[in-house]
Amino acid sequence: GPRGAQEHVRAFGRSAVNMAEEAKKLAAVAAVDNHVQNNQVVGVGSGSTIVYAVDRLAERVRQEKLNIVCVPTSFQARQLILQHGLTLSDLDRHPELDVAIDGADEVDADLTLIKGGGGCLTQEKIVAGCAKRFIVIADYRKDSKALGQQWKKGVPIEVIPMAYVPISRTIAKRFGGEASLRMAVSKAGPVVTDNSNFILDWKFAQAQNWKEVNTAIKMIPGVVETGLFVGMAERAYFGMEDGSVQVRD
Ligand code: ABF
Repeated sequence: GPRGAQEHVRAFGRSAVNMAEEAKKLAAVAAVDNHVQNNQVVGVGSGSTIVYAVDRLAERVRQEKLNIVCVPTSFQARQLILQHGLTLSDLDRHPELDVAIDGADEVDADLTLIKGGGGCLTQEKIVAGCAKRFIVIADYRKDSKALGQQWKKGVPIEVIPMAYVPISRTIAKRFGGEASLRMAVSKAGPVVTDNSNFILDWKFAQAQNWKEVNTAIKMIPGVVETGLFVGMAERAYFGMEDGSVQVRD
């Protein structure tokens, strides 16, 4: 809680930002050390937490001379893999992964996730779906009893550009809340995904049956993918404020 955080800052002279970065690293290192072994195909997620996982992966590959192949979930992940001198592959050559490791925007008590704050939800879901094990890494701020308590920006939904208005209206009408087009930081135009699509951020009004709602939204013509990951994650590692790592299965 905030009290623990303040004490931590006092004791170690760290800012809240540094503490969160430290927590991301703890989770990332634990996941890589517990789930990556020699001769594996590894899915590499996107975001800021995964950077620590790739650092650790590269370190282990060097030290232990591991033979590892990496499949990226985004342009960012691809760049990370290349910059670290890791072996880059794809789903054509490696359609089955041993493990995929990725961050999340929010993780609830059942390991249902909101992902896609970074806009890479579709490739992330594809890669996670191809992996025997999907492992989530996050700091304590992502941990939530119920979706929507921590992540306030809504559920990202990737859509075909020409359909964004009707999809947005259908979602609001059928499931409540509001689904708005994600704009670029410059506000000059919409965010365009790696797949040349748009993103709607659906701010839901109340708790939902996430499995049903995910299926129903996917059935709307023009929806490419949703940022709801239901029944996919096998385990989540949370880096905590006190320097420990919490595991959720
Ligand atoms: C990706 O990066 C996304 O699905 C999620 O939106 C985000 C998490 O980023 P970070 O680790 O920076 O919080 O995994």
